[in-house]
Amino acid sequence: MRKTALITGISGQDGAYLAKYLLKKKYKVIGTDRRSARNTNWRLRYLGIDKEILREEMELGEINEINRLFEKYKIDEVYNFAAQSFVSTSFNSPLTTSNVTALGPLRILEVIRNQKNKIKFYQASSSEMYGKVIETPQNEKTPFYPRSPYAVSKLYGHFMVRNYRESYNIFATSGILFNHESPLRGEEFVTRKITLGLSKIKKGELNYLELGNIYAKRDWGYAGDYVEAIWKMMQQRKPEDFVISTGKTYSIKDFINESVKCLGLKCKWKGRGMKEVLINTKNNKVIIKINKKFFRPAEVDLLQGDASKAKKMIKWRPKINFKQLVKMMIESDFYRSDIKF
Ligand code: GDR
Repeated sequence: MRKTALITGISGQDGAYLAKYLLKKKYKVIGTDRRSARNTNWRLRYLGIDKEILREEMELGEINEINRLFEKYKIDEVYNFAAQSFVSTSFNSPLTTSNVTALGPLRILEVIRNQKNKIKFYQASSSEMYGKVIETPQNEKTPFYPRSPYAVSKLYGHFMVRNYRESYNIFATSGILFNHESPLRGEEFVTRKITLGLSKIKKGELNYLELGNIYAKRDWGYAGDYVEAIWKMMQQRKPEDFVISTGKTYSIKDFINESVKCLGLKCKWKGRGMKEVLINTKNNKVIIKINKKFFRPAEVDLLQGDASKAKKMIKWRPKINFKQLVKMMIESDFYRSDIKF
């Protein structure tokens, strides 16, 4: 029997990669977006699957809209990627963030609870929930310390999933995914901002790039690898939460240095703090500056995940490492012009 999956946030990076993965497994895929996101079809086009997905509009703020979809289709698995997912934006819009990112999964869970048939639910939890980390590396048992309205909202969703699982016997699972990137990552996130910005600089289309805290460290994996883990989590006999990460951590500065190397630029760092700059030694031009505007009111300094449980229970491990990831993103941004925004 062909399974039907509902992916919320279909036009985002993870929505697109998971849709491709599920289509290969012969799923029928329904993809939803909020109204204002409808024109962002480029990722699905890039993966060549835009015509294979049933597209629907659905606001996570409106339970009636969620209900309507569950009445229209017989859904087997729900993957909830829809969220206000920008950490920095969440400091300016804590209420909107909470309504979508925290209450959104709750609304879907409520609809599922009232359905007669069994529906599995996946929630995109985040390593941001560890925030000001209590221990390193972080695993499923590490206590949380969220540092932004985004992270607090994700934590609400995370515990709500656990409650629905334990109280209503619903197959509900959370993947605590550490940062995962790709050529399809949005330009607002730091990795893509760097690979796109430096590519433009090398082509002479941009003079310099401005960034915030380049000393924060993240555990960066490849989104294409991570959607496989997500699907595997949903095929378990019993629902459980899993950390999905590479186990390695690098600073933003490391990411810049690796990008520069991939582009064949010769550069050197100069100065300290707000005055630190990256100089292209070929022409002595400053190509990276620090701007206060990109600092956050509260920073998450270091994330490093321990995905031993996923390795053991769902036999998952990442295939792409840090260097391969940077190379993939640089090659895409520098050599290809087919990604239109
Ligand atoms: P993050 O990703 O907040 O970890 O959340 P992001 O790429 O935005 O930031 C990573 C780190 O880079 C620092 N930084 C900058 N960040 C941005 N966006 N722009 C800059 O100019 C800049 N300069 C430095 C940040 O301060 C931060 O420390 C991502 C999102 O996808 C979440 O939705 C997801 O839950 C987590 O990853 C896992």
